[in-house]
Amino acid sequence: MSKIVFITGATAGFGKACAEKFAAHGYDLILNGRRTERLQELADTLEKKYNIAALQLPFDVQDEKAVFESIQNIPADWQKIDVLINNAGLALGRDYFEEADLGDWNTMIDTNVKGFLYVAKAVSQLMVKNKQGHIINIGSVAGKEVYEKGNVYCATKYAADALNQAMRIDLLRHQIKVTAINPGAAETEFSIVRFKGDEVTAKKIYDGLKPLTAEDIADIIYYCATLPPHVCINDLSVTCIQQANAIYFNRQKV
Ligand code: NDP
Ligand code: 8X3
Repeated sequence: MSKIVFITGATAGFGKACAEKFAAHGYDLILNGRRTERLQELADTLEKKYNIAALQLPFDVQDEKAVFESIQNIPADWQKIDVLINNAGLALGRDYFEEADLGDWNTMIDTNVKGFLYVAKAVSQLMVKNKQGHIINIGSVAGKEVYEKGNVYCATKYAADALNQAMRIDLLRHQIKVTAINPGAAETEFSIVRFKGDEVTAKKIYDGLKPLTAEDIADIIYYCATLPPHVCINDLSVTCIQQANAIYFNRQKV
């Protein structure tokens, strides 16, 4: 029987690259995101390309009721989830603390903390029942150091860091693996979302860098997910070679 990976935020970036990577290795996919037409296209493409099965589970991770109802009602033959990639998330705005938008703060907290928690809790209940599983939480280098104008985005990723540790401790007795992947700058739709569609400002984030790609992160996640049963990478930070941490960059002059 094929293994099952459940990916939140599979319509773009890391999530989409993970869908491709795991499908290429024969995993069946449970795909989440809000943009249903993208989910449909991804599911159709990967099913045909890799001869795997893909279940679409569209919901907004901020919606507590939708998260729990969707996950608790997953068809019986999809409930043995081997890997959860708890990835859906976003930054909104990059502003000084006193100038930042409260709506942006609320959305980041509701998505990156509350949504992150709802999904992990609902899926961990299935994993406990199945007596196996691996939760891979997507944190960030922004959860290791705070940078100027990063305020609430950084706070949500510090929360992800704490919750990643908490899950590993509390799920230890069930032998469920818990891993945090903390990427640095990676060129996905992340900055376009952060700057609300301003592609010029988004592009500047990567000026003078050869940033990570979504595929780099998917390769690392796949590696973590396929280690022997007794081995767990607990916490892994990864940057491109021109980034030392959340703050220090060595940009090439262009
Ligand atoms: P993208 O913007 O490319 O993808 C984000 C994904 O999250 C999309 O599929 C989006 O789907 C989904 N998503 C966002 N909000 C929700 C929601 N409320 N409910 C369900 N799905 C949602 O960004 P990345 O792939 O780069 O980001 C993925 C994760 O990685 C995030 O948690 C981000 O914080 C983190 N990260 C990113 C870094 C980077 O530099 N790119 C570095 C470090 C961490 P849809 O809009 O269809 O719902
Ligand atoms: C995304 C990386 O440096 O833009 O988490 O915060 S950063």
